Amino acid sequence: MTDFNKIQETLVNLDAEGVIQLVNDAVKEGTPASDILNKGLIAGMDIVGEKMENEDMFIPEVLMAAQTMSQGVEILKPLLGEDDTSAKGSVIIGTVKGDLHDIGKNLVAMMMESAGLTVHNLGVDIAPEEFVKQIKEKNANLLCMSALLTTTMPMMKQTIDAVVESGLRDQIKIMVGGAPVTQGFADDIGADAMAPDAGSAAKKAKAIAG
Ligand code: B1M
Repeated sequence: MTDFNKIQETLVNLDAEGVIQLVNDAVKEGTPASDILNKGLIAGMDIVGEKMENEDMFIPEVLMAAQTMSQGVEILKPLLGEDDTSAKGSVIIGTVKGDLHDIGKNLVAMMMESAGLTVHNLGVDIAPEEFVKQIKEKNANLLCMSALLTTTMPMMKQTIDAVVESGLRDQIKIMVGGAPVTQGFADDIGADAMAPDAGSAAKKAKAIAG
Protein backbone atom coordinates (compact mmCIF):
# COMPACT_ATOMS: atom_id res chain seq x y z
CA MET A 1 0.00 0.00 0.00
CA THR A 2 1.27 3.44 -0.90
CA ASP A 3 2.42 5.51 2.07
CA PHE A 4 1.26 9.00 1.10
CA ASN A 5 2.81 10.52 4.26
CA LYS A 6 6.19 9.22 3.09
CA ILE A 7 5.76 10.99 -0.29
CA GLN A 8 4.82 14.22 1.54
CA GLU A 9 7.78 13.97 3.96
CA THR A 10 10.25 13.18 1.17
CA LEU A 11 9.04 16.20 -0.81
CA VAL A 12 9.28 18.47 2.23
CA ASN A 13 12.83 17.13 2.84
CA LEU A 14 13.70 18.14 -0.76
CA ASP A 15 14.81 14.62 -1.63
CA ALA A 16 14.03 14.77 -5.36
CA GLU A 17 15.37 11.30 -6.16
CA GLY A 18 13.40 9.86 -3.27
CA VAL A 19 10.16 11.47 -4.47
CA ILE A 20 10.65 10.16 -8.01
CA GLN A 21 11.35 6.68 -6.68
CA LEU A 22 8.24 6.75 -4.44
CA VAL A 23 6.00 8.05 -7.24
CA ASN A 24 7.30 5.36 -9.61
CA ASP A 25 6.78 2.69 -6.93
CA ALA A 26 3.23 3.91 -6.29
CA VAL A 27 2.43 3.78 -10.01
CA LYS A 28 3.82 0.23 -10.21
CA GLU A 29 1.68 -0.77 -7.21
CA GLY A 30 -1.37 0.38 -9.15
CA THR A 31 -2.20 3.37 -6.93
CA PRO A 32 -4.45 5.78 -8.88
CA ALA A 33 -2.43 8.68 -10.30
CA SER A 34 -4.96 11.18 -8.92
CA ASP A 35 -4.36 9.84 -5.38
CA ILE A 36 -0.58 10.04 -5.78
CA LEU A 37 -1.04 13.64 -6.95
CA ASN A 38 -3.61 14.82 -4.41
CA LYS A 39 -2.73 12.81 -1.29
CA GLY A 40 1.03 12.75 -1.92
CA LEU A 41 2.44 15.64 -3.95
CA ILE A 42 -0.20 18.37 -3.46
CA ALA A 43 -0.59 17.52 0.26
CA GLY A 44 3.22 17.76 0.51
CA MET A 45 3.20 21.19 -1.13
CA ASP A 46 0.58 22.30 1.41
CA ILE A 47 3.05 21.43 4.19
CA VAL A 48 5.76 23.35 2.29
CA GLY A 49 3.33 26.32 2.18
CA GLU A 50 2.78 26.15 5.94
CA LYS A 51 6.53 25.99 6.56
CA MET A 52 7.04 28.93 4.22
CA GLU A 53 4.46 30.94 6.17
CA ASN A 54 6.17 30.07 9.48
CA GLU A 55 9.58 30.87 8.01
CA ASP A 56 10.78 27.29 8.50
CA MET A 57 11.40 27.14 4.74
CA PHE A 58 12.63 29.91 2.45
CA ILE A 59 12.11 30.78 -1.23
CA PRO A 60 15.05 28.75 -2.67
CA GLU A 61 13.87 25.67 -0.77
CA VAL A 62 10.25 26.22 -1.82
CA LEU A 63 11.42 26.50 -5.43
CA MET A 64 13.29 23.20 -5.10
CA ALA A 65 10.15 21.56 -3.72
CA ALA A 66 8.16 23.04 -6.63
CA GLN A 67 10.66 21.63 -9.15
CA THR A 68 10.51 18.22 -7.49
CA MET A 69 6.73 18.31 -7.56
CA SER A 70 6.82 19.12 -11.28
CA GLN A 71 9.09 16.10 -11.90
CA GLY A 72 6.60 13.92 -10.05
CA VAL A 73 3.75 15.36 -12.13
CA GLU A 74 5.68 14.52 -15.34
CA ILE A 75 5.64 10.85 -14.32
CA LEU A 76 1.90 10.99 -13.62
CA LYS A 77 0.99 13.04 -16.70
CA PRO A 78 0.20 10.14 -19.06
CA LEU A 79 -1.95 8.53 -16.37
CA LEU A 80 -3.92 11.57 -15.28
CA GLY A 81 -5.82 12.60 -18.36
CA GLU A 82 -9.25 11.47 -19.41
CA ASP A 83 -9.44 9.29 -22.48
CA ASP A 84 -12.32 11.19 -24.01
CA THR A 85 -10.80 13.57 -26.55
CA SER A 86 -14.05 14.69 -28.14
CA ALA A 87 -14.02 18.31 -26.95
CA LYS A 88 -13.33 21.00 -29.53
CA GLY A 89 -12.87 24.30 -27.69
CA SER A 90 -9.90 26.66 -27.88
CA VAL A 91 -8.57 27.74 -24.50
CA ILE A 92 -6.24 30.54 -23.43
CA ILE A 93 -4.75 29.95 -19.97
CA GLY A 94 -2.29 31.95 -17.88
CA THR A 95 -1.37 33.12 -14.41
CA VAL A 96 -2.35 36.75 -13.92
CA LYS A 97 0.02 39.72 -13.84
CA GLY A 98 2.24 39.90 -10.77
CA ASP A 99 1.86 36.20 -9.98
CA LEU A 100 4.57 33.62 -10.72
CA HIS A 101 2.87 30.46 -9.42
CA ASP A 102 2.41 27.97 -12.24
CA ILE A 103 2.24 24.39 -10.98
CA GLY A 104 -1.53 24.33 -10.49
CA LYS A 105 -2.16 26.28 -13.70
CA ASN A 106 -0.01 23.80 -15.65
CA LEU A 107 -1.96 20.91 -14.16
CA VAL A 108 -5.22 22.55 -15.24
CA ALA A 109 -3.79 23.06 -18.77
CA MET A 110 -2.66 19.45 -18.91
CA MET A 111 -6.07 18.08 -17.84
CA MET A 112 -7.83 20.30 -20.37
CA GLU A 113 -5.51 19.09 -23.14
CA SER A 114 -6.20 15.50 -22.26
CA ALA A 115 -9.91 16.28 -22.42
CA GLY A 116 -9.36 17.20 -26.08
CA LEU A 117 -9.38 20.99 -25.84
CA THR A 118 -6.79 23.04 -27.73
CA VAL A 119 -4.87 24.81 -24.97
CA HIS A 120 -2.64 27.85 -25.40
CA ASN A 121 -0.66 28.11 -22.17
CA LEU A 122 0.68 31.67 -21.98
CA GLY A 123 2.74 31.17 -18.82
CA VAL A 124 2.90 33.43 -15.76
CA ASP A 125 2.69 37.18 -15.07
CA ILE A 126 0.28 37.79 -17.96
CA ALA A 127 -1.04 41.35 -18.26
CA PRO A 128 -4.72 42.00 -19.15
CA GLU A 129 -3.81 43.44 -22.57
CA GLU A 130 -1.77 40.33 -23.40
CA PHE A 131 -4.73 38.07 -22.54
CA VAL A 132 -6.93 40.21 -24.83
CA LYS A 133 -4.36 40.09 -27.66
CA GLN A 134 -4.07 36.31 -27.40
CA ILE A 135 -7.86 35.76 -27.32
CA LYS A 136 -8.04 37.58 -30.67
CA GLU A 137 -5.00 35.85 -32.18
CA LYS A 138 -5.97 32.34 -31.12
CA ASN A 139 -9.69 32.86 -31.70
CA ALA A 140 -10.28 31.37 -28.24
CA ASN A 141 -13.69 30.62 -26.78
CA LEU A 142 -12.55 30.09 -23.17
CA LEU A 143 -10.25 32.30 -21.11
CA CYS A 144 -8.77 30.65 -17.99
CA MET A 145 -6.98 32.66 -15.33
CA SER A 146 -5.08 31.36 -12.31
CA ALA A 147 -4.01 33.33 -9.21
CA LEU A 148 -2.37 32.02 -6.04
CA LEU A 149 -1.92 35.30 -4.19
CA THR A 150 -4.67 37.35 -2.57
CA THR A 151 -2.78 40.40 -3.84
CA THR A 152 -3.06 39.31 -7.49
CA MET A 153 -6.71 38.20 -7.44
CA PRO A 154 -7.90 41.76 -8.35
CA MET A 155 -5.94 41.35 -11.60
CA MET A 156 -8.60 38.83 -12.66
CA LYS A 157 -11.24 41.57 -12.46
CA GLN A 158 -8.95 43.97 -14.34
CA THR A 159 -8.51 41.36 -17.08
CA ILE A 160 -12.27 40.82 -17.34
CA ASP A 161 -12.72 44.60 -17.58
CA ALA A 162 -10.15 44.69 -20.41
CA VAL A 163 -12.00 41.88 -22.23
CA VAL A 164 -15.27 43.82 -21.89
CA GLU A 165 -13.61 47.01 -23.17
CA SER A 166 -12.21 45.13 -26.17
CA GLY A 167 -15.74 44.13 -27.19
CA LEU A 168 -14.90 40.41 -26.97
CA ARG A 169 -16.87 39.54 -23.83
CA ASP A 170 -19.90 38.12 -25.70
CA GLN A 171 -17.70 35.69 -27.64
CA ILE A 172 -15.73 34.20 -24.78
CA LYS A 173 -16.44 32.33 -21.55
CA ILE A 174 -14.21 33.05 -18.57
CA MET A 175 -13.08 30.62 -15.86
CA VAL A 176 -11.02 31.52 -12.80
CA GLY A 177 -9.26 29.41 -10.19
CA GLY A 178 -6.37 29.03 -7.79
CA ALA A 179 -6.18 28.33 -4.05
CA PRO A 180 -7.60 31.68 -2.77
CA VAL A 181 -10.32 31.99 -5.43
CA THR A 182 -13.88 31.25 -4.27
CA GLN A 183 -17.17 30.91 -6.15
CA GLY A 184 -18.33 34.13 -4.47
CA PHE A 185 -15.29 36.00 -5.79
CA ALA A 186 -15.82 34.56 -9.27
CA ASP A 187 -19.46 35.74 -9.20
CA ASP A 188 -18.47 39.20 -7.94
CA ILE A 189 -15.99 39.80 -10.76
CA GLY A 190 -18.33 38.51 -13.46
CA ALA A 191 -16.58 35.24 -14.36
CA ASP A 192 -18.69 32.49 -15.94
CA ALA A 193 -17.12 29.65 -13.97
CA MET A 194 -14.79 28.75 -11.13
CA ALA A 195 -13.17 25.38 -10.41
CA PRO A 196 -11.42 24.27 -7.22
CA ASP A 197 -9.09 21.73 -8.86
CA ALA A 198 -7.66 20.64 -12.19
CA GLY A 199 -10.03 17.74 -12.75
CA SER A 200 -13.20 19.77 -12.26
CA ALA A 201 -11.69 22.64 -14.28
CA ALA A 202 -11.31 20.31 -17.29
CA LYS A 203 -14.87 18.98 -16.89
CA LYS A 204 -16.32 22.49 -16.64
CA ALA A 205 -14.22 23.68 -19.60
CA LYS A 206 -15.63 20.87 -21.76
CA ALA A 207 -19.13 21.70 -20.63
CA ILE A 208 -18.93 25.42 -21.39
CA ALA A 209 -16.47 25.55 -24.29
CA GLY A 210 -16.11 22.04 -25.70
CO1 B1M B 1 4.23 31.10 -3.07
N1 B1M B 1 2.75 31.56 -1.84
N2 B1M B 1 4.90 32.92 -2.93
N3 B1M B 1 5.72 30.44 -4.10
N4 B1M B 1 3.61 29.39 -2.72
C1 B1M B 1 1.72 30.50 -1.59
C2 B1M B 1 0.59 30.60 -2.61
C3 B1M B 1 1.27 30.83 -0.11
C4 B1M B 1 -0.18 30.39 0.22
C5 B1M B 1 2.30 30.23 0.89
C6 B1M B 1 1.99 30.56 2.32
O1 B1M B 1 2.38 31.60 2.78
N5 B1M B 1 1.29 29.69 3.03
C7 B1M B 1 1.45 32.40 -0.08
C8 B1M B 1 0.24 33.23 -0.53
C9 B1M B 1 -0.44 33.94 0.61
C10 B1M B 1 -1.62 34.69 0.12
O2 B1M B 1 -1.59 35.42 -0.82
N6 B1M B 1 -2.71 34.51 0.81
C11 B1M B 1 2.64 32.57 -1.02
C12 B1M B 1 3.50 33.71 -1.04
C13 B1M B 1 3.24 34.73 0.05
C14 B1M B 1 4.53 33.88 -1.99
C15 B1M B 1 5.50 35.06 -2.13
C16 B1M B 1 4.87 36.45 -1.96
C17 B1M B 1 6.63 34.82 -1.09
C18 B1M B 1 7.66 35.93 -0.99
O3 B1M B 1 8.29 36.28 -1.94
N7 B1M B 1 7.77 36.46 0.21
C19 B1M B 1 6.09 34.84 -3.55
C20 B1M B 1 5.28 35.57 -4.62
C21 B1M B 1 5.92 35.49 -5.98
C22 B1M B 1 4.96 35.95 -7.05
O4 B1M B 1 4.14 35.18 -7.52
N8 B1M B 1 5.05 37.22 -7.43
C23 B1M B 1 5.94 33.37 -3.69
C24 B1M B 1 6.78 32.58 -4.47
C25 B1M B 1 6.69 31.21 -4.63
C26 B1M B 1 7.72 30.39 -5.39
C27 B1M B 1 8.23 31.06 -6.66
C28 B1M B 1 8.90 30.12 -4.46
C29 B1M B 1 6.93 29.03 -5.62
C30 B1M B 1 6.20 28.97 -6.97
C31 B1M B 1 6.92 28.11 -7.98
C32 B1M B 1 6.05 27.81 -9.18
O5 B1M B 1 4.84 27.83 -9.17
N9 B1M B 1 6.76 27.51 -10.25
C33 B1M B 1 5.86 29.11 -4.51
C34 B1M B 1 5.10 28.01 -4.07
C35 B1M B 1 5.50 26.66 -4.62
C36 B1M B 1 4.01 28.14 -3.15
C37 B1M B 1 3.19 27.03 -2.47
C38 B1M B 1 4.07 26.46 -1.35
C39 B1M B 1 2.67 25.89 -3.34
C40 B1M B 1 1.83 26.30 -4.55
C41 B1M B 1 1.58 25.09 -5.41
O6 B1M B 1 2.24 24.90 -6.42
N10 B1M B 1 0.66 24.21 -4.96
C42 B1M B 1 1.93 27.85 -1.92
C43 B1M B 1 1.33 27.25 -0.67
C44 B1M B 1 0.15 26.35 -0.99
O7 B1M B 1 -0.53 26.51 -1.99
N11 B1M B 1 -0.12 25.43 -0.14
C45 B1M B 1 2.45 29.24 -1.93
C46 B1M B 1 0.35 22.95 -5.66
C47 B1M B 1 -0.64 23.23 -6.81
C48 B1M B 1 -0.97 21.94 -7.53
O8 B1M B 1 -1.83 23.75 -6.24
O9 B1M B 1 -1.54 26.01 -7.35
O10 B1M B 1 -3.39 25.60 -5.63
P1 B1M B 1 -2.54 25.11 -6.73
O11 B1M B 1 -3.48 24.62 -7.93
C49 B1M B 1 -4.61 23.80 -7.75
C50 B1M B 1 -5.91 24.59 -7.52
O12 B1M B 1 -5.72 25.84 -6.90
C51 B1M B 1 -6.53 24.65 -8.89
O13 B1M B 1 -6.10 23.46 -9.52
C52 B1M B 1 -4.79 23.12 -9.09
C53 B1M B 1 -4.63 21.61 -9.06
O14 B1M B 1 -5.72 20.91 -8.54
N12 B1M B 1 -6.23 25.76 -9.80
C54 B1M B 1 -7.17 26.13 -10.73
C55 B1M B 1 -5.14 26.51 -9.99
N13 B1M B 1 -5.33 27.36 -10.99
C56 B1M B 1 -6.57 27.16 -11.49
C57 B1M B 1 -7.26 27.75 -12.54
C58 B1M B 1 -8.57 27.29 -12.81
C59 B1M B 1 -9.16 26.30 -12.05
C60 B1M B 1 -8.47 25.69 -11.01
O15 B1M B 1 -9.35 27.78 -13.79
C61 B1M B 1 -8.84 28.71 -14.69
